[in-house]
Amino acid sequence: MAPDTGNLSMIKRCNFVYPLIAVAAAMIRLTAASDPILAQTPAASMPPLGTLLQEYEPVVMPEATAYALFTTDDRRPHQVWYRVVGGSALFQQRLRVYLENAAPRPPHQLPPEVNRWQELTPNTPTTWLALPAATGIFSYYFDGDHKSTPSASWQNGRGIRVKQVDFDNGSLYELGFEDQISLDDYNDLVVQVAVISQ
Ligand SMILES: [Ca+2]
Ligand SMILES: [Ca+2]
Repeated sequence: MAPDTGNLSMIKRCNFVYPLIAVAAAMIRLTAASDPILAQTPAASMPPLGTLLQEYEPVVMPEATAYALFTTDDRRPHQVWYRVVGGSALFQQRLRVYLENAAPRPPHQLPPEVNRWQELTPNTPTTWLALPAATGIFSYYFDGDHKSTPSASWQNGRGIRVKQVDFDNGSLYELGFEDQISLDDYNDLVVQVAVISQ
């Protein structure tokens, strides 16, 4: 069930066409602006999430290969943070992060490589990384891939499990990418994404 807590809501879309890329989209509906505290990157090493409001049951999307967040309010500042938490995988893992000053693309489509912000390999845990604070309509894409041998080509993930926790100033998402067709555990590449909206 898609959670909806008033100032934040999420929709999920899961399509796949050739080539097989599915994008699940979370819609961030940002409330009236009052304090542009995110005009600069905070010095702290963690996203400044506020008071926990609600946790949701994980949502499993067997065909999704990337996860996208996008703003729908062009006036309120926001900032997206992310980190690789780890993962238990036999295959090599890769996370690609894209951002675009635009509304989300169709569910099957990622932005071009010129819009790629970062590529992280393998699934070694990282510190929190902050994308630039921004105001406007932005879309952020988190794309998980894997390959079975060093010489193999990268393959799209088989699915994503998403856990969402809402806070009074944003949301935290844990994305678990699956690299097995059997969809055994959704923990081959685990990424956390935080969205701060006030
Ligand atoms: Ca991919
Ligand atoms: Ca797995």
